Formats: sequence, C-alpha cells, structure tokens
Amino acid sequence: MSTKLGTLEELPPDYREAMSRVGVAPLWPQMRNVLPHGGPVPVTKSHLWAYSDVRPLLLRAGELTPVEKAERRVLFLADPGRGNGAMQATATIYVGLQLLLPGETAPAHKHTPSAARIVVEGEGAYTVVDGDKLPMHAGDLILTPGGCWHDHGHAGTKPVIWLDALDLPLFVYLEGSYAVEAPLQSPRNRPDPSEVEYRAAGLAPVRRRDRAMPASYPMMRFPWERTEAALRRLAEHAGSQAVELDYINPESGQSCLPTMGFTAMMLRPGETARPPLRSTSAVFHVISGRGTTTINGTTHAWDPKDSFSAPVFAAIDHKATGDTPAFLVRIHDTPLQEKIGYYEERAR
Ligand code: GTQ
Repeated sequence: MSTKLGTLEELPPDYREAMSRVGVAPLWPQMRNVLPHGGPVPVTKSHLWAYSDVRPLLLRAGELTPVEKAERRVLFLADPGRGNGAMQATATIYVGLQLLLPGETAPAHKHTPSAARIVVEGEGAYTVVDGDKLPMHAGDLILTPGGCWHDHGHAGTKPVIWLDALDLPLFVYLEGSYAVEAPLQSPRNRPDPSEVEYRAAGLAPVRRRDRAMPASYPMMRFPWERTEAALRRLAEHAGSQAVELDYINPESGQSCLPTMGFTAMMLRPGETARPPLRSTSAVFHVISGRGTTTINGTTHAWDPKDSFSAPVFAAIDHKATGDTPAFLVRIHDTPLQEKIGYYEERAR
C-alpha cells in the first residue's frame, strides 16, 4: 500500500499561485514527510561531546564574559542534525554546560521550562531553589522545576561546572517559554529536605491535618552518593537485568519532573547492555567510568564527564570497558510521552 502521491510540480502554476494567495497548501505532496510509514524519521543525529573538548572553551568563556554579561554562562550542546547553533541536543532536550567561578552569583529567576542540573566538576557551589539552599557535589541531581525561583552561588575556590538539562525546546515549540527575574533569595537557615525530610527511600514525613500538603516538588536534590550506593547494591542481585534506577518524586512516585525523565545506570565491568528501541530520545551523561556506546552503527568511546545523544528508536549497545563499573545518567522524555499516551518500545 505505498501509492505514490502527487507532487506540487504536477499542479498547474495558476492553481499553485491561487493557493498561496489565500494562504493554503496541498497536504499530499508533504504527507509522507509528516506521516512516514512504519516509524518516525529522526532529525536528531547522535553525537558525543567530549568534556575534554568543551571544558577549555567553557573556562575561556569565564575569561571572556563576566557572569553579569551572561546571566548564565553556558555553552549548550547543539544537535548536528539541526545545523550549527541549534539550541537543542534532541527534539525535546536542551543540555548546556554551565560555569560558575568562585565568588560569582547567577541572579534569581524563574521560568516556564523545567531544569535539572548534574554537577560535573568542582566543590562549593550551591543553587537556591524556592528558598532552600542546595549544596552541589559531583554527580548530584538538582531540580529547578518550572515556576520555581532559582539562583546559583559559589563559595569554593575553583571553577564549578555543571550540566543543565531543560525541556526548553518543548516550551519554545509551545510558544510558552519565558522568565521572570528577582533579587537573590535569602535561603532558609536549615538543610534542604533531602537532608531532613527525605533521608531514606520509602520514608516520608507525617503530615498533620492542620498542615498543608507537601509542595508538588518536595525533594529538589538527589545526592549522587546515595544514588551510586543504591545502584551498587542493586547490581549485587540484578543477575543479567539492567542496573537502573529512575529519579522519582518521593511523595507521588511519579517522575521527578513533568516532562523530563532521569535514569541512573550502572554498567558492570565488561557488561554489555542492549536496551529496547524506545520512542524517546536521550542524552547520556557519564558520571564515572569508561566505555563505548554504539548508536545506529556509530560507536562513541566515552570517558568520565562526557555526554552523548541518541535519537528516537535508536539501536543502542553500551559496553563498560574499564575494570571499574561505569555510571551514567540517561536524560529522556518518557514522562512527556507517557502523559500524551504515546511512549513505545520495540524489541530488537
Ligand atoms: O541555570 O537557570 O542552561 O535559565 C539555560 C537557561 C541554565 C539556569 C541554562 C537557564 C539556566
């Protein structure tokens, strides 16, 4: 059933002109572009961004552009499938690497897109989210959900670099992306909820009737130390199963952000992993360890702190090549796709 559809050129010039004049166009010459048979044709092209390439450029931005002139000093990962300067790594995922130098602050704002950060390098930085001061240690996942105030500060002595993941492309597509600014927040003088209320998986604070329900985002910080320990323990009993943990909202059990999903993965030394084809695109960020990932036939060799992208329905094969485990975080859009009744997996 693959009838060849008519083309624009087959139509008489006067008819084509008449259509443009009234602002209409025929569907059939473009039908297969928007509804290809059998599966989508991804625009995203898989790419590896080596930290050793990006880091010096980011540090140079620290010399070239004061934070006051940047608001956020970020180099973003541009999908080669969309041409140079595309502000997205995949269809839905924006990823940037942000530099904050000792003593600098990035002013408070809130915006409609949601963000999460993964700390890549350096100690002493913090993000204040709706008044909670969240320390940033290597590997930590820190949420700044849409509508939450956030500013960044750095009380350490060496540059701090973290990865930002935002659902910015989606909000730009919705024509819904905007920000509001405010002065720096004065943080509460107490540790953030991940250190107090949500110390252990499966335990949540008792709420009295006279107390409001918890915020929709009760826990904004997921310390890497606990994530790695949980993965290592899971690995001891996982057999041939993938060692993976999703970051979730501890009160609702849902994904930690509305559209973006974050999944921590451990690859045991020598392990190969062959996930199903998924309808979600992804950006993988390497926390530690070394390995290779073959995506649709192209092999990326990765080192700690590198990031690489995978288009929708990509055939993915991971392999840990070092003699220690490799830890990665997969950033994806499964929560969005599930909400719109679409998420799909196909066996390989
Ligand atoms: O740190 O708030 O990479 O607003 C892009 C937009 C980071 C941030 C980005 C932002 C931020």
